Formats: sequence, structure tokens, C-alpha cells
Amino acid sequence: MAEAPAAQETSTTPNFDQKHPLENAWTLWFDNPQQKQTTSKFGQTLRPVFTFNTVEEFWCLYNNIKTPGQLQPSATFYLFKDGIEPKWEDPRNFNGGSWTANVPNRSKPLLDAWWLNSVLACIGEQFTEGEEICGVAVNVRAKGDRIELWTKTAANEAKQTIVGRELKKFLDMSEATKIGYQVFQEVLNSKTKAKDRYGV
Ligand code: MGP
Repeated sequence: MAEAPAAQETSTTPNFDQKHPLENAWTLWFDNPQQKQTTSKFGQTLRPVFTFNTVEEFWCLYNNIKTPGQLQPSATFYLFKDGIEPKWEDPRNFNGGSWTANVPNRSKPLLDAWWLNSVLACIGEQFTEGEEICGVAVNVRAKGDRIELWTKTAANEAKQTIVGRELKKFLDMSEATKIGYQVFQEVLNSKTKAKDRYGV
């Protein structure tokens, strides 16, 4: 009698070695200056932490670092497309700006949820205007934590409005809560706090 065939791997057998590529490679940056930042000194304590381009590497990183809610005030995480430095002066940011979402009620759980949701929206290419996205930052501050979504072409109001509306949706923000968009060149040139160029 013929021997029963050995159990074969089928197409439904998970392959745990397989990695799922992301459309872009991303770099996590960390900054935690001990003194108040100034425009001229910005960047001196900013460091790239890790670059990844697969889903698995992202979770490996995320699961092994602190969440923003565990960081001390003054710390910032930046997650940017690889090759873009999280500085207004980087050529890919220079003509851009950022949407700012201020976390209400000093809620650390909400801060962590907003950070994860905004990161997943970026690396999962959830924004319709994905080409516009440079990166996302989470600024942990005593005066109030915030998420900043940096985009490339500040002059294009239509595209920035779409990005801003989608950001609110991904953060589950109510329609009544407003977020503002600042233009980096206006921030750099203004002696006082620059006004928001757009709002949604
Ligand atoms: P911050 O850390 O983004 O905000 O910028 P924070 O701590 O909430 O302070 P505030 O000033 O916005 O109230 C702190 C300071 O760092 C800014 O005011 C700038 O002087 C400087 N800075 C921040 N960024 C992101 C840049 C940058 O990209 N380039 C330069 N040159 N300076 C920057």
C-alpha cells in the first residue's frame, strides 16, 4: 500500500518570515533639548533613531520604545519619510507647512492614540494627497501636547484642506473642533507667533 503523503504546506500556512513592504521608508527621529529651543540652535540635539520599510519593522520599533505619554515634557518624536529631515529648512519642507492638532484636557491616553493613528495613517498611505505628506511629529510639552502633520506645498490650499480634513477624521476629531495650518516660511520670518494660513 502506498504511504500517506506527508502533510504539505498549503497556501494558507502563515509564513512568519515574510515581511510586508511599505510604500515608503520612514525614519523615526527623537529630540529632547535641555534648554528652550531657538531657531538658530534647532537641530543640535535632534537624532535619527531607526529607519524601516516594512510593517513588521514598524511594530518591532513601536513595541520597543516609550509612547509619547511616557516621555517628559520637551521631548519630540518625528516620523518622516526617509531622506527628509524634520526641519523647516529641509528642501522638501521648505515650501511647506503643518497642521497642528492640540490634545485636549492634557489626556495622555488620547495623545498616545492620536500619535499611533497619525503614524498608521502616514505609513499606511491613507492620505489621498499622500505625495504631500512629509512626516508627523508629536510634541510633548508642559503647555499642552500636540500632533503636527508636515506637508510639502503650503501654497496649495485645496490639497492642504483635504489633508487637514482627513487628519481630523483619522484622529476621530469632532467637526466642531478646529485645527490650523501654519506656513513654515511665515513661521521662520515672523518675530511673533505666525497666524494660521488655513483652518478646517
Ligand atoms: P518646537 O519645539 O516645535 O515648539 O519649537 P515648542 O517647544 O512648543 O515651542 P514654541 O516656540 O513653538 O512655543 C521650539 C522652537 O524651536 C521654535 O520656536 C523655533 O525657534 C525652533 N524650531 C522648531 N522647529 C521645528 C524648527 C525648525 O525646523 N527649524 C528651525 N530653525 N528652528 C526650529
